[in-house]
Amino acid sequence: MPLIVRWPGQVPAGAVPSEIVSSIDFYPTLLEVLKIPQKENMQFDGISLAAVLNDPSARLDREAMFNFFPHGGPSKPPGVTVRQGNWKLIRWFETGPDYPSLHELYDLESDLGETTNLAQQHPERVKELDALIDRFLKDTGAAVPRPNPRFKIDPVQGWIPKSCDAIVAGDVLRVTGAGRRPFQATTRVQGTGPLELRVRLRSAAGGEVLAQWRRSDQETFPASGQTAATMLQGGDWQDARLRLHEKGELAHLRLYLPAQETPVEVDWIELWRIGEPPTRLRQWDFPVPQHDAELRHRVLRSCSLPLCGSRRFRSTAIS
Ligand SMILES: [Ca+2]
Repeated sequence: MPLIVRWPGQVPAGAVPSEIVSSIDFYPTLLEVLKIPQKENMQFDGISLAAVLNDPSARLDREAMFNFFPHGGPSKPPGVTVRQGNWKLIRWFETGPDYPSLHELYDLESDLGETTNLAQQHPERVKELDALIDRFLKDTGAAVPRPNPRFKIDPVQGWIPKSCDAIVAGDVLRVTGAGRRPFQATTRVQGTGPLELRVRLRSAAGGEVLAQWRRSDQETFPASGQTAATMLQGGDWQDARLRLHEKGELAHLRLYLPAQETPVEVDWIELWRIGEPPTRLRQWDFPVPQHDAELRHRVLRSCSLPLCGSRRFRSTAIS
């Protein structure tokens, strides 16, 4: 995005310098233009823009620009980027369904929207820029995500079996009844209605599939009502759809399966928010998908300040 500077009498009006700048440059810039002396041993992440403010054709002596985002987000893995000239390299700390490669290289001159990953075509460029990232992380003492040796994958992903046994076998969760009315329950659900539960499942005998739920404003499951059911035909795979509540926050979910006579196999369970467009809020695929398992193996050494890769705000590593 553009940075606009207005300083009548000092900065030429209407000029459009082509230098890439960042907010890390403000501090050294302000010190210089306000003629405030630097303190001894002061280090800056950015560089002063004073030269460009005076003369739009001036060039900044910057080797590369870095962006460090070590915590990632719900839909984006943690990563770090470097931009040098027209080239931008992204190094993800882990891959994900939408981010299958650890490296993404873009030529911003011809591909500003970053649509075509050129990492395969330019291995030398990747190596070069990746070395800059290594140096940046080392220079700034950045805390990067690292594997958590104590992490254990929960194969049933938080679904607690009641009156049944549930094991992950092959591509499915196999539920075998051990009492009357077997069900799976979980409180690891979040979502505001209108909600729909979708389940892909199979059983030789078939029977009723029923969901029961509790909203966050309810202390217990209501004695009656608040259920949604559908019939599972015996034999084939079937996608069951169970409409949950229209309003309010989901807090606790039970899924009753017809597992008394024969085991029920569950390929996956999904929670959707019904709207335009519908949004998948959560998927439990059995077994845990590989990328997901790897992702949860990693934990970030926490940093108390957002600028983990900053010289000034060096982060504290907490294991
Ligand atoms: Ca599956």
